[in-house]
Amino acid sequence: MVLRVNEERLWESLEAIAEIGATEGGGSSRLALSENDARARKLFISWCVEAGCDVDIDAIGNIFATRKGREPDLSAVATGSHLDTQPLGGRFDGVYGVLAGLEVIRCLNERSIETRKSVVVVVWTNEEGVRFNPGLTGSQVFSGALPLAVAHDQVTLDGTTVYEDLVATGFLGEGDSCSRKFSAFIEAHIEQGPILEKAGMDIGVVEKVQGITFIEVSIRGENGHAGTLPMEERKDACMAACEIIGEVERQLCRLSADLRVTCGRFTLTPSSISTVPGGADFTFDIRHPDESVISASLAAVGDIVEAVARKRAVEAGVTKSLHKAPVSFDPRLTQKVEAAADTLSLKSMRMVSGAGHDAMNLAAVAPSTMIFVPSLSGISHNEAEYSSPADLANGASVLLQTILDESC
Ligand code: HGY
Ligand code: MN
Ligand code: MN
Repeated sequence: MVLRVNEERLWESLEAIAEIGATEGGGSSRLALSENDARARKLFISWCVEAGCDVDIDAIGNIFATRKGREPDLSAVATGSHLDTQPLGGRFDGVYGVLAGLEVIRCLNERSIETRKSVVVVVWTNEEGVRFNPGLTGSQVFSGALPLAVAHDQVTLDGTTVYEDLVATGFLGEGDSCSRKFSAFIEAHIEQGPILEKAGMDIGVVEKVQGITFIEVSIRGENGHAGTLPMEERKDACMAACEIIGEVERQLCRLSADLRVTCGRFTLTPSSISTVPGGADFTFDIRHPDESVISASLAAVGDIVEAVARKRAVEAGVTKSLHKAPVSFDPRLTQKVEAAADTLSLKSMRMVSGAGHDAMNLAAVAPSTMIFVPSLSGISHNEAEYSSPADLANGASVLLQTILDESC
């Protein structure tokens, strides 16, 4: 039985969610546990209830929409992703995987297909890690990689705690985050890179996700007068930060051409045009498929920070706020995704994910894999992010076939 999803209905659902937190540049801004995130979550839940799902929420705000199977006591087949976005994010990163899962439920309903195992669509809390650390929060708590109490105590960019935000948005659930068992987790996602488009492929069969480490660096020097303080007497946190960032890029890119290093957040204190800044806080996002290269990178960052701090007589602190080793997905499941693409006469290729995903955490507690669809010009974490309705429907149809195969 070769089934395909309803391309128009999937696109309409994406468009409806995209209206929540729509940015002027045509993207999405729904930071985790913000009012926009809560509105999108509530809309999604209303659709799941309409589709006859039981919906429950766990203690870190993960949402589980369950379409009961004939044998509900069996471990369910799960799919899903995230609804939170980057500050100026695209309309497909995360939300596509959530709505592809809902589209699978809708297809099963309209064909009155009864599956043996239940099918669950999940919304993971704070995948992006923008408003509060660490990224991948909800799936880390679910997989036991992050204690719930630590997640609850995280302080957001707005000075609230995650616990307070969960209460304020109505998403502090009772459910124990770690008790649920899945027989498989399959996440559909846009590729967010140029590989599939360049190769002329419809589907990415994701075998592995590269490792990710987030580092926070804080420099403390001394505030001073921009006009009177001689250069050689300064303890300038900004200049120290700039020297560190330049040297980190130079040294890490020499370690491997496949390494990715990004300084995405940089704040100065007191941030005044005529004060030599005594404070600089900035981040590094370091990624590579090989754990030994990431370890070498972290060592190099530590050495560079120490050397520049000594030279410029400032204090420096380095903390790791996220570390996910490279993850390989379940070969049996990955093979099923490839077979589903073949059944649908879609061109597919095996690949490594450059982006991080909740499936990295799920892989620790259930056989997991991912399905990618092409991103226009590889653009993502950018308001111009785009994938075509046909490509999105192809990925959702592969998800449907794979879930059918796993749950019937
Ligand atoms: O940053 C990532 O890789 C993901 O898109 N949050
Ligand atoms: Mn994502
Ligand atoms: Mn993202």
